[in-house]
Amino acid sequence: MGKNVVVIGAQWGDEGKGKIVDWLTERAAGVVRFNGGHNAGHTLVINGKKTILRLIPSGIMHATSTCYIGNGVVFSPEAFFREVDELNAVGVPNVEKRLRVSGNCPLIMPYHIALDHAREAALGSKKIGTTGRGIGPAYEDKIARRTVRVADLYHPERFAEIVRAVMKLHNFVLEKFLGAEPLDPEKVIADTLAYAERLRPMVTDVSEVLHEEMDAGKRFLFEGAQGSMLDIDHGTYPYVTSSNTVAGSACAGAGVGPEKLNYVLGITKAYCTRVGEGPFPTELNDAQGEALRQKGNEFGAVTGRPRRCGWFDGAALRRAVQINGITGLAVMKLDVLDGLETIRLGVGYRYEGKTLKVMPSGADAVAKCEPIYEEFPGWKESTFGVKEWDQLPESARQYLTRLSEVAGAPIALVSTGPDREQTILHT
Ligand code: 2SA
Ligand code: MG
Repeated sequence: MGKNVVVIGAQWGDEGKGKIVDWLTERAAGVVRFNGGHNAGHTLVINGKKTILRLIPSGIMHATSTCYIGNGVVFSPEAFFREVDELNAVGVPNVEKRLRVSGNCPLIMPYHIALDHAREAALGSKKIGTTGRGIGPAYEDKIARRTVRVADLYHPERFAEIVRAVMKLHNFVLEKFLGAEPLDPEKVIADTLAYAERLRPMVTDVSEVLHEEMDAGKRFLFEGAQGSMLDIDHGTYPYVTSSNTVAGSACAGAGVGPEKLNYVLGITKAYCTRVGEGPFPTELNDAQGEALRQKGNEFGAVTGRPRRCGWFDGAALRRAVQINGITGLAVMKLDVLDGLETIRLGVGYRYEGKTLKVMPSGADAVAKCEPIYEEFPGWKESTFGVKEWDQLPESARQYLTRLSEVAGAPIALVSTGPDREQTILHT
C-alpha cells in the first residue's frame, strides 16, 4: 500500500475505520488523527474484547505504536484524559508515553458544548443531529481567530484573558438568544488550566516530528474521522460536521505535504448508514432497515443513537472516490448481508429528469435524488470470518465486483467480522 496511508470514511462515518487502522498499525510506526474531535466513535474488537475510541488514534491498542493528535483536531482535555484513564484501566501499556498532541489544536471548551446543545434545541425540527460534543462551535472560534489552543495552556494569563473576552460573546448568545444558562468564566478557566501539567509532556510540534520520522524511513497511518458525505465542503451541507473529512485534510490537519501521502484507503460498508439528520437516498424505513440495524449493531458509538440504515449507494461512493482520490476500497461488514433473498445496489440517481452517476453536493439536491437500483441474488452461506476472496460465495463476489465498478475504485480489503483476523486481502 505504499509508505504512508490515509484511511478515510467514504460514506457518512461508522464505516469501520477503527478496525482497519488497528489492522494496519502493525506495519506503521505511528497513527495520526487530523480532523474532528471526540465526536468520532472508533470501535475496535481485539481477541473478542471491545474498545471504543473517540479522540485517541486507533493505533493505541498496539503496544509499540506512537499516536499523534494533529493540529486539525479540536481537543477536549477532559474527554482526552477520560479516555486515557479508561485505556490505563484496561491495561493498555504506556498510553501517556505514546501520545503526542499538537500545541496548535484548538481547545473544546465547556461553552462550546453548551452552545452546541442550546443551538440544537433552538433549531427544533431543523436540528442537525450533532453529537453534542461542541465540535461546530469549537471550529467556529478557530476560524474566527478567537480561540484558545493547547499551547495557550502554558501562558495562563493570556489564556484567561482570551477566555474572558470570548465568553462575553458566548454567554451573551447563550443567555439572550438561546435562553440557556451562561457559564462562569473563572470556573471555566480554572477547570481547564487544571489539565495543563498532566498534558505538558505530550505537547509536541507534531508536523516537525512527523517530518523527522519520515525522513528516517518510518511509515505513518493517517486516521480520518467521520465520513466524506459529512465533509463541511463536499457533504450534504448543512447536515455535515464542521471539519474537512476528506483525505486532503490529512495534509493541513497534520502539517505534511501531499507528496507524503502514498495511498488513500477509502472505507465503506457493504451497505450504508447515517446517524443524525439530513438526506439519505437509499435509506430503508422498513423491516429490512431494522434488520440491518439489529444484525449490524448499528447504534452510535458515542451517543448510542440508532443509526439509519439502507442499501449501498454507488453514486455517493463515486463522489467519495473523486473527492478523496481513493486508491483502494475496504468493504466492511459483508457478513451483515448474509442470508438475504435479494440485495439491492444503488448505481445512480434520477434527479430532475436526468440520470446521475455521482451524488450532487448539498442537502437540497441530494434530497431530490431517487436511487436507481440493480438487484442481486443473496447468498445462504455465512461469510462471517472468511479470510480468502475465493472462499466467498459466488454471488457475494459478483456483488462486490459490481460495487467496485459502480464506485470507480478497486477493492483492496473485505472485512467479514469485527476482529482483526476476519479480513480478506484482495489484490
Ligand atoms: P457534530 O457533532 O457537529 O460532528 O455532528 C454533525 C454531524 O456529523 C455527524 N457525526 C457522525 N456521524 C457518524 N458517526 C459519528 N461518530 C459517532 C459514532 C456518532 C454517535 O461513531 O457512532 O455516536 O452518534 C459522527 N460524529 C459526527 C452527526 O451525526 C451529525 O450528522
Ligand atoms: Mg463511528
